[in-house]
Amino acid sequence: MRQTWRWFGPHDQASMDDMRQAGVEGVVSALHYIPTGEVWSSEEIRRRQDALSRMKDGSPSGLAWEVVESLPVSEDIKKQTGDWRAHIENYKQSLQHLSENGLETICYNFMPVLDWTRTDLAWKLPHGGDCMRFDLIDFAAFDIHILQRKSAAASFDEQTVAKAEERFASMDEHRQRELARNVTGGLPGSTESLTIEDVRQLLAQYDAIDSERLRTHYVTFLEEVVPVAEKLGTRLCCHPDDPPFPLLGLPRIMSTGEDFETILDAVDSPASGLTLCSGSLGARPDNDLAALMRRFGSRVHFLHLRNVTREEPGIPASFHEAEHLCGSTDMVAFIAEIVREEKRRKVEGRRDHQIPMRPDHGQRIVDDLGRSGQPGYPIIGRLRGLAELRGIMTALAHPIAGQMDH
Ligand code: DNO
Ligand code: MN
Repeated sequence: MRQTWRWFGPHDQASMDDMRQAGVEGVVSALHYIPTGEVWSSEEIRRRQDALSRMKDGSPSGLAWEVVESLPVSEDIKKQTGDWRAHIENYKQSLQHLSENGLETICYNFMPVLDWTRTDLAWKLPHGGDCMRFDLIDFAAFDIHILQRKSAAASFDEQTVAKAEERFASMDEHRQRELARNVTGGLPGSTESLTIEDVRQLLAQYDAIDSERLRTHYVTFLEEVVPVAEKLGTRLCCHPDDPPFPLLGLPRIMSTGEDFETILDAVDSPASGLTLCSGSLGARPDNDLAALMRRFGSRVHFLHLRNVTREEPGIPASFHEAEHLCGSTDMVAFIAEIVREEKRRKVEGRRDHQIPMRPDHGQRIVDDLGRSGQPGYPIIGRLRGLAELRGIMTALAHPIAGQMDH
């Protein structure tokens, strides 16, 4: 595996110096400031490459931009409205420019309106640190009482609705506002400027789009961009829905193994693949990460390795972002499958036999407490995650691992 780290750009609190000290091998980044749908020019791509090529003192960082996360797919493409055709052409142009500058692994997602959804961004843990959490009851209370979506109550079972009534009744205004801000935090654009009315309007645009229709739009997008990616030698990799179940009445089409199979078969090319994110997928008990890796291994182009603890059975359910090795997903079994896949690729002589991975989110611990920053992206929690994952990788690669059952 290539050990990578997400860098949001020059304003990121982590520097190349920090990453080098963490043992990071490559950088994951994106030009977040370019509006979705527009072309990423070669010049802007090179500017970012240049920014991450140097340490604070100007000496070479030895690190390169290896994965793009994300080259976002516009809402127009997802809905096939407005400028969607132009956006697809622009997407191809961006792929071309990225490839010209050596960038071949391109992550994106196909979640309508939302990216990730949590009810708590700093949920206190018994050890004193905090993490992000999805509380199903809070979420239902938001949907039914704050957003007041028409069919909200029908989206949850009776028990959840009853608990949400009780929860909302005891919620003060401060928590109501915070909850609304947290839930809408994964929406595109600045959170501050999105009112509940704006959110209602964004959701209403999907009234006539069910999962089948969204899937058709997704396949159209792939049919257009995958031939370009093939020509360029680019690997596209779709990040799964986070969390992997329907929310706010929106269609969700990348949540399970069946979903992946449908999409990978529809446009059956190695250029169209997956970002296997164990933290997102692990919020469902029927997503067995090791089994998913075995099933789709050859089409997995990027890995997000983190863990969640499912707090109750069923789908949907509450969960929180656990320590990397302590949640509901068996990370050793998952990583062992990744190592097997990499061995197969090596035998086949695949150029991409090392799959890039990053620790994805982390808990806020130690000096990160009290520091604000991108939710989910504290330096020390991710560093701890990376160190723990590296421990597993090292142990599995050691000859002694094969002798353990004697
Ligand atoms: C959350 C991330 C996602 C991811 C996008 C990929 O922290 O894993 O925001 O970057 O969904 O397109
Ligand atoms: Mn992820």
